[in-house]
Amino acid sequence: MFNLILFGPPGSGKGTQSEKLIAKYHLKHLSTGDLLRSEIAAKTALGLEAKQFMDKGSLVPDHVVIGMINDALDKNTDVAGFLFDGFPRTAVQAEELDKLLNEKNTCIDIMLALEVSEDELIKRLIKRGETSGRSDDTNEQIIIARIAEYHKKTASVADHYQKEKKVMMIKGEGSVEEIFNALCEKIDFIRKQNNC
Ligand code: B4P
Repeated sequence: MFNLILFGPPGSGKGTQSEKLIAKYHLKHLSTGDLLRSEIAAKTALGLEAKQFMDKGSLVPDHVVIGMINDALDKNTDVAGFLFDGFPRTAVQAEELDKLLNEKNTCIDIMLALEVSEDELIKRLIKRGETSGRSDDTNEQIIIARIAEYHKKTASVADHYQKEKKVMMIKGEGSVEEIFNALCEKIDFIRKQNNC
């Protein structure tokens, strides 16, 4: 199995690059943002709870997202590996993910962290808000709150994986293709090294 975390602030291109990476490496894509948005669209109790947090630019409580990831791991036993997109976003989520993968005799191989300046993040999310219909992209104050939440609770998640020397930084500005090629180069290197 090969398990990868695509990491970075809101709007850094995690969703964009994930689509291309899963096509190339045949990994199962687990995006907590997408899972939460499907729950909201289906008007489930979980979705209604999550919406209140997402609309403010806050993170959804840990137990909600960890439960979703646990279900998704149990449902996908026969896969080449997982691409985690937007998860883990807190230290608690990172610890729980390690435990869940450990129970399945696997672990995270690499965290690839996209680096993008704050001005560029805000520009991208405002632009996406013009067409995405996502309520968390349409208001600049909410976008700024999401970036602040990232610095407060999420950025330090990289330290958790850095202790095991599993973090590689990638410049997240440039064309989608340039960034994709840089990500593939790192993935190919690690897969060769880890023999997977
Ligand atoms: P997510 O759905 O994870 O989304 P995101 O952080 O907004 O964006 P991403 O980085 O995927 O950006 P994208 O590629 O689309 O989170 C949404 C919310 O869900 C969170 O705020 C939180 O409330 C909740 N949530 C999710 N996971 C959670 C968790 N684990 N715990 C708690 N809460 C959680 O790119 C953005 C835009 O940039 C796109 O329009 C794209 O076209 C553009 N773009 C991409 N690459 C570009 C490039 N190279 N150049 C120019 N533009 C580019």
